[in-house]
Amino acid sequence: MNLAEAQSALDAGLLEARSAVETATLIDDLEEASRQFLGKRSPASAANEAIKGLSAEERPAAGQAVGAYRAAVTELIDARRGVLQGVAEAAGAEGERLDLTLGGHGRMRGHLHLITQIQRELEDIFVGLGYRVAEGPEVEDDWHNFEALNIPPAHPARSMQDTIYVQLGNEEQVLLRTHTSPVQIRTMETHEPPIYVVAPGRTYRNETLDARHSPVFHQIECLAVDRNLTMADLFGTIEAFVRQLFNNDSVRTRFRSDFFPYTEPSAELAVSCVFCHGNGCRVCSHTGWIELGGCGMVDPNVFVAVGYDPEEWQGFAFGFGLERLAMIRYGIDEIRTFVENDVRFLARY
Ligand code: 2U9
Repeated sequence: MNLAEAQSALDAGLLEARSAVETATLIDDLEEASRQFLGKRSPASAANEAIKGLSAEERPAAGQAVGAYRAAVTELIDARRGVLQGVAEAAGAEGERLDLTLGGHGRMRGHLHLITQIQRELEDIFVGLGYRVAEGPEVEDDWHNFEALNIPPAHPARSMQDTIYVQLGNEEQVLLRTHTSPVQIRTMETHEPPIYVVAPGRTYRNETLDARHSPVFHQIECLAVDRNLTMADLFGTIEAFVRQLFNNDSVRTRFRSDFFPYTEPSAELAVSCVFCHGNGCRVCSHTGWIELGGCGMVDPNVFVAVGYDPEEWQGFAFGFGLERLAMIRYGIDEIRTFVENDVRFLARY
């Protein structure tokens, strides 16, 4: 091969290389082109072989021609590699693109149980009336749950049928509190009057769960101890309370004589039906009245039990069940629904 032949072989190689590189669609195609046009069996390598047979005068020109060829092919490949890499990156970016206009999956949001909501609402009303919220243990002893509340040893409420007793090793038998009244006993044992507290919370009775009974339920009880308190204070407080509770200033209260060991005198508390205004409906069983709970003046024996002088201090108390209140307010007819944990029920309130 002479100089002219070597030059034309390089020119032909360059043309072929340009067409191969321009039609390449993958980086791998470029690696192949690099081998084909710059590798051991390429026109460049053949020309280098031919240079050995050329005269000393022809060699520099031939060497330059090979160098020019290599530079041109390399530039073609590099340029095309840049294009293909750009395309690949753009495709990757498109795949990762975040479409902010897409709707999200959302997160299921829970909320407080209906009973907790009502408990907090009642606490707010009492705090507004100047009361403090008191809490106490749910596992109680006989003294705080019964004895100090003037409940005699033979009282049916103390029987195993009504109260859930717990035996902890060899220690004194304890029980699950049957009302929140022991919280008020504990408050009086540790504080001097005047006392204005409400005790909301979970209470237990030995009942089998059915539509109207539940072994677990909630109460709120109110206790005021001060000098010169009378039943007028009790009635006035209850009236102020139920007006806020039902957000209705024309709710009337009704008191009928009743008996509780810890209050004397005692009364059952009813409010005029807020749904039918006393005309009679399903909620009030067509009586026009809704029975809410009980109330009374604190029995002097209770004051003696906690070390207060019953001649110096008077008190009133009242209590009612939170489940019952929720059932009245929302027309719920099964007490079971509060503990069944059916989200369809819970989500409704
Ligand atoms: C002390 C002294 C007196 C709280 C009272 C009631 C009447 C009452 C029940 C109604 C239905 C609760 O939900 S229920 O089971 N409560 O009728 N509770 S007087 O009297 C007290 C409390 C504490 C130291």
